[in-house]
Amino acid sequence: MAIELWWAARSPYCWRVQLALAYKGLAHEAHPVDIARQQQKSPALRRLTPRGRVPVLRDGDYVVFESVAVLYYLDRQYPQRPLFGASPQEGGVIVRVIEEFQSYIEPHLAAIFAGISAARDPVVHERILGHLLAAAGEARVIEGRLASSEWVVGAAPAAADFVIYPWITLLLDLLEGPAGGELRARFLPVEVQYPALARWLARLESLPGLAGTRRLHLADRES
Ligand SMILES: N[C@@H](CCC(=O)N[C@@H](CS)C(=O)NCC(=O)O)C(=O)O
Repeated sequence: MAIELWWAARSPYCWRVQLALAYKGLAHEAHPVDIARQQQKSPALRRLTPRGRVPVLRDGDYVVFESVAVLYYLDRQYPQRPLFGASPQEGGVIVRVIEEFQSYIEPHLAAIFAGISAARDPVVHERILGHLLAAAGEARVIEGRLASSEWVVGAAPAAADFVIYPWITLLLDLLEGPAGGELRARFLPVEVQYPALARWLARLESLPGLAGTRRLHLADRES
């Protein structure tokens, strides 16, 4: 039975799973979910995941949700092109970097996305700027890793790359768009401010199948 994935456009959580599927060369049946229409709360999806969030992956009789759990499952079930490193030690670093990203950067990025539409309000603007500066500081740590390594951890693409890439790409897209305003200059141009990060983005996009996932999430910008 085919792997099935319920996913939503512009969801960094769904995108990381699609990157992993593409990287491992795993075909799947995609079920797009429209969050604006609350399709993730439909009874059919709630039967798969009580939280009513995406991504959700079904493989035969097995259902898994929470994106990092999905990555872990895919890696154990389909070990070709590993996502969690070539050794237990490398796996430990990959999971640590994911945890650090989710704990210390993701909340800032989520706050930027949630608030940006009201960024003309000076109070909101200050708050968003604070989140952007915090995220930019953490991005320096990733820039440092990528200055001495092609991938975030180890000698091959791995789960840490796939967790971080969608958020960075969606942030760049947001800042480049009309909502970016004067916040743009704090992060862009990425090639100048974060050159190793920019090279890594291009490197990931040149992997077979990965650019296709970009079109799924940024279709409105790239059509
Ligand atoms: N921790 C979850 C987060 C999943 C998540 O928040 N998904 C969002 C899409 S980006 C969602 O389904 N939101 C709809 C809702 O909360 O109703 C994961 O890693 O999968």
